Amino acid sequence: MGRITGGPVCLSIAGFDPSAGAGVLADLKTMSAYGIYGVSCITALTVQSTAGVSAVHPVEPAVLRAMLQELADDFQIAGVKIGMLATAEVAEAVGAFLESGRFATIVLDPVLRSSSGAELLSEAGRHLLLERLIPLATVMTPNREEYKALGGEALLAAGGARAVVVTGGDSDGGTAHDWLMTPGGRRLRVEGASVQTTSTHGTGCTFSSALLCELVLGRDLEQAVAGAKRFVTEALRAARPMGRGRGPVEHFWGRI
Ligand code: PXL
Repeated sequence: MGRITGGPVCLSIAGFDPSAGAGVLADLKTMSAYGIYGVSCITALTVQSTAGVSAVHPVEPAVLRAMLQELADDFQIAGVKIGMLATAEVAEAVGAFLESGRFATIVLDPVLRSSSGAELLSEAGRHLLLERLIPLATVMTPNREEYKALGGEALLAAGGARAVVVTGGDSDGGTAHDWLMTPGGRRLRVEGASVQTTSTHGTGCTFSSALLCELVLGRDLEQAVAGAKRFVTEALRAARPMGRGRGPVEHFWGRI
């Protein structure tokens, strides 16, 4: 049977946040808001709410491999977003899948910690991320802390990242400016409005998914970064208070 394509399909490979603010649920809501059909593979279950992450349970790598294969056999995947990976074994399975697939667009969000401080990638996983996954990504989207922790400017050295967007507002509540960097020393400041809100849970996941959607819809990297930033800013502005901690952004800001 041939593949039926009724529009672009994007794949999120990320963790599960039961409070639906971050992880695959944030990714799928973002894709839906863009009119893109989202499918997903969960790398780890987290026990969390708006108040923070209390436990992480990685998925068995064999189960992850089977889920990825099943989806790749069925759908024409236009783009892949990688989020939380949890362990080196999971990162390894994802690396092997990406290497076998020749995906046109891969956005990598190098998730290291939750905003509440829980570790979301092991030390061995971090090495795999740097050596295996980052070179495969079209663009990566660290926040300022992740950028520093992964080596900063060294990320763009030969064989490393193809493009890096350093996002600004993850930990301080609003979004200010981001930086788009490409090899050869090009640095572009992407302006953004600061939004005063405590509903910032999942802004990194939402930004990286929006960036993937923009790229899959044909925008060039500069336009895509600006579009994704606008999407997150509007989602922060439209957020309604939820839960007792840092609530989610409103992905469907365009419809409410
Ligand atoms: O924002 C980082 C992040 C990514 N993915 C999952 C998370 C979190 C933060 O809590 O839970 C699943």
